Order: sequence, then C-alpha cells, then structure tokens
Amino acid sequence: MSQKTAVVIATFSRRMRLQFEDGAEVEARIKGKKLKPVCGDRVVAVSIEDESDWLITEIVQRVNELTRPNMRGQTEVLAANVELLIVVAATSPQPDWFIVDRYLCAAESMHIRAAVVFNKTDVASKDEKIASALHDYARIGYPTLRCSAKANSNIDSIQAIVHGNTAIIVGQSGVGKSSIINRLLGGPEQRTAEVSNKTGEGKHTTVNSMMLTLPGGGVIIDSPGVRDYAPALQSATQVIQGFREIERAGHDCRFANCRHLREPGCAVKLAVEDGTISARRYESYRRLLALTERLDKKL
Ligand SMILES: Nc1nc2c(ncn2[C@@H]2O[C@H](COP(=O)(O)OP(=O)(O)O)[C@@H](O)[C@H]2O)c(=O)[nH]1
Ligand SMILES: [Mg+2]
Ligand SMILES: [Zn+2]
Repeated sequence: MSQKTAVVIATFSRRMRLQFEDGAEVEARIKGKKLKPVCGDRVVAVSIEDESDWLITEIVQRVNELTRPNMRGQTEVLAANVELLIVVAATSPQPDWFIVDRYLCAAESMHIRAAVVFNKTDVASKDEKIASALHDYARIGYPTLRCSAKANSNIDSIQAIVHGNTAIIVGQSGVGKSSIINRLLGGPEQRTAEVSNKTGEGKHTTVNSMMLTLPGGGVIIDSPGVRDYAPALQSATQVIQGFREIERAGHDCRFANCRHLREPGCAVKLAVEDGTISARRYESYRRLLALTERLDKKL
C-alpha cells in the first residue's frame, strides 16, 4: 500500500479523478460518508491492492471554499483552494447583474481576485445597460473585458488573467463558459466534449466539475453539471465587505456600524447620490442585505 497527496481534478458525485504531483492521474473513491472532497481539494490517498481505484482518506485543510445553496437550501461546497474567480455574462441569456454581484461578493469573502468577462460580442445587442454595468465593475478595480468564444476574440486577455493561477469560471448557464475554456485549451470546438467524455465514460456520466490545465499556464475549473445559482452569504457583515466600493466609502460614515440604509451621516448614501457609487450596485447591495437578514432571523 502506498500513500500520496494529490489534487482532485474531477468529481462525479462520490467518485473522483486525482492528479499526483508528477502529473499522473488515477480514479478514486472516498473513505467514509463524512469526507466530502471537491474539485481543487488537496487530498491524501492510498492505493488498494488488486484495485485500480485509489482511496481518499483525508482532505488537506482548505485555503478557501466557493459555496452555494443546493436544492434543499443547504450550503454545498463547489470548489476549494481557488485563487481567481472569473464571472461570465453575455448578450444571451439576458445578463443578470445581481448574479454577477453575488459572485463578486463571494470572491471578496474568499479574499481572492475576481474578473468580469462579457462574452458573445459577435452578437449585436441594443442593451445599453451592458456598457454601464461593465463600466461599474472596471471603475471599482475588477479586470473587465469583452470577448467572443465563437470568433476567438480577446481570449488571450483571459489567458493573461488566469496565468499561473487556479481559477474557477462561473456565471449563468449558456453564457459560454465551456466555450471559453475550449478556446483557452487552444483546440477546436469539440475539445471540452472530449475531456468530459474521457472523464465521464462508462459508469459515471455526470461530471460535477473538472479542473483543466491550460497550455498557456494556469488551471481553470468548469462546473458543467451545476445549475444556475448564486453563492450563499452567511452574514450582513459579509455582504457589506462583499461590495468593495461600499466598504471603502463606509469608513466615512458617522456610525461605525452603519448599514448604509437610512442612517444619518451615511457616506455611502451620499456617494450613491452624487454618482461616485453606482446606483445599480447599491441596489444589489440592499437586495442581498435584505436576503441575508431574512436568513439571519431564521437562524
Ligand atoms: N454567438 C456566440 N455564441 C456563443 C459564444 N460562446 C458560446 N456560445 C454558444 O452559447 C451556447 C452555450 O455555450 P456553453 O459554452 O455551453 O455555455 P456554458 O453553459 O456557460 O458552459 C452554445 O450554443 C455556444 O455555442 C460566443 O462567443 N458567441
Ligand atoms: Mg458549460
Ligand atoms: Zn453608511
């Protein structure tokens, strides 16, 4: 029996694909019901005599987790040890900027970098809100770019952002996440399909998520089996810290515990009124704060 550490690079419910430091890949199952490894986890695994499968016995302590509520309203971990969050929106499906804001909020509470990518620029759009939303993100310091996976345009800018990092790509389904990854992999369109066929062959066909190594440097996690969702936030404090421009402006509020709603001497409200803070972002903040506080009351 030998024991090694590895990274989880694909999950299919309770079965996993692992990659060792030397690049070799094996399949593994998990010891016990309590252990719940996810993509990006570093794990300890042991080989089993007369079996090709390895056994995951331990998860190395996570640096961070990206979580989401599942169908039963419980918190589920989507990926671990992520260094960069790439949020994708597109001309279609119609952008839901509240979802983008919630992802950015999650990135702030994970203390990781985030970028906003607007895909399908090959499709003409009359939506004036798009330019304004992208401008909102750019001016508060998120790298923001437009691209077209279809036309293979500006994909190199995404590669430059991912370079040397473990990134996860998120956003509404259909925005083109897998297509962007295809381009980053440098191959023809069917590249992602090949990968998911290879890892999903035989007895396990639903890939929850997978981590792909990019020829241009870095790795990226795709979650093809995950439906539309926005991350769960635990507390009002997390929401306030999740909107970096609101957090920053809040230092000048009269009250240290100002929630930037109706308090006198609120610097955030002033900044919204004079346009320094985007009214749309502020609305997202209020919506998310209300959602979280409803949750707080239930606890
Ligand atoms: N016009 C256009 N269509 C795209 C582009 N990128 C992806 N699509 C299409 O959008 C649909 C969803 O793409 P997919 O990559 O599966 O999205 P995902 O659900 O976010 O992974 C597919 O029909 C793609 O061909 C793009 O840049 N332009
Ligand atoms: Mg996909
Ligand atoms: Zn305030």
